Amino acid sequence: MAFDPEIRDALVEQVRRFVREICVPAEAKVAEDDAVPGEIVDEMKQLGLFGLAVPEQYGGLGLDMETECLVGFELGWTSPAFRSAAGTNIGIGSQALVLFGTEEQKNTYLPGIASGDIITSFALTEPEAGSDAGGLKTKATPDGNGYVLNGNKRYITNANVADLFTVMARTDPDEPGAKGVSAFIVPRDTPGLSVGKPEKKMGQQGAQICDVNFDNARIDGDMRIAGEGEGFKVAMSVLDKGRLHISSVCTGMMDRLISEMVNYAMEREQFGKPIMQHQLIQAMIADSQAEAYAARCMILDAARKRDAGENVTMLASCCKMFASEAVGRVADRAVQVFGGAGYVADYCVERFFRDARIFRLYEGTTQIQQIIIARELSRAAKRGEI
Ligand code: COS
Repeated sequence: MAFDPEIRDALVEQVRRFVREICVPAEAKVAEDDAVPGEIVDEMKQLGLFGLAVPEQYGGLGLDMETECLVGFELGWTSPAFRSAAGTNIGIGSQALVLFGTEEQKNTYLPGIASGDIITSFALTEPEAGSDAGGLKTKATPDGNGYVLNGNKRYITNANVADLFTVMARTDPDEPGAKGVSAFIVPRDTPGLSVGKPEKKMGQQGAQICDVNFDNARIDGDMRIAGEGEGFKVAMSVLDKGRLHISSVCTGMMDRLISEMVNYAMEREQFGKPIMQHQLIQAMIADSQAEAYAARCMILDAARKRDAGENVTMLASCCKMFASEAVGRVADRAVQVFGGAGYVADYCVERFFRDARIFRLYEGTTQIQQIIIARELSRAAKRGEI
């Protein structure tokens, strides 16, 4: 469903004001405290940010992908920790339920996810299964009318605050690959589930990642999402959407870094004139702007195609690869334009440089996106489409 343009514009404008007036001034404090203040999280809930991608009938805003990306561009303007507070509810934490949940599962959990009363988390990665997600080892052993979970998940975003986990686990021990995996929703208070301490990270302070451990954690059979053996497809479909969302956040960060670069370069003088008038500085800024514009165009194109019901697996990987690599280059140039000041923590470009690094890693590394793109092209060729 295409979103009413007036409602869309009003929402984007509201998020823009919230980001620039509330989040930006709080960035340094969030980085220092390694936490987003509770009152800002409450404001995000009131704005409906936790329920952006939950259908209206379950209490969310039910945005189409295009509008979600427009909101993502705005959220990307500030520290990613703010986006991350609601990010798992918008994306990978809720979408298995939205896309594949039963009516009962949706009615039980989605209203709380949309309001932000239930924080969700997506538990796919394991110590031995990162890029090779299909090789995961966490077991879900059938037991009566339910399953018993055993295993460890690693670097799980928002695990420390999550109330509900989407967990991918192996139900078929004889099938070592993707086909043996099923998806489950697992409440935080399930006996046998424990969460490790937050990791110390390079960047994105204010957003936490932790291990999640299952030690004979028993869940009922009705907590499985989709059929046995369909969990890997559930996870991959969720990631198709998540990768577009992350791409939009990368693009918002590029816009912010360009604004920081231009404003600094207009003020800072060297060799008797503002450095903005030096052509080598102009080149770095111009390259950054062209990349941000290219990312914006490709993301909106892919989002519209997803909204029209097309398979966007390859396009989502193109967007994720391009936007996450581009924001790395833009952040590097921003440090360069700031010179020595760019290496000093007083200026936000130092922090954004560190924050940007994870975008090339999570929700699939650049190398995984390349594999997906090449694979999809080979398949299209086999079908005679290219
Ligand atoms: N949507 C729906 N189904 C999908 C899919 C998608 N985007 N991608 C794959 N599948 C299906 C395939 O169609 C296949 O099913 P069939 O055998 O019935 O055709 C099944 O899932 C297995 O797919 P595939 O053979 O491609 O699996 P691989 O083990 O080769 O792995 C990659 C594929 C590498 C692409 C996958 O493991 C991956 O994305 N890894 C990165 C994981 C990741 O992003 N981790 C970040 C954690 S979240 S922060």
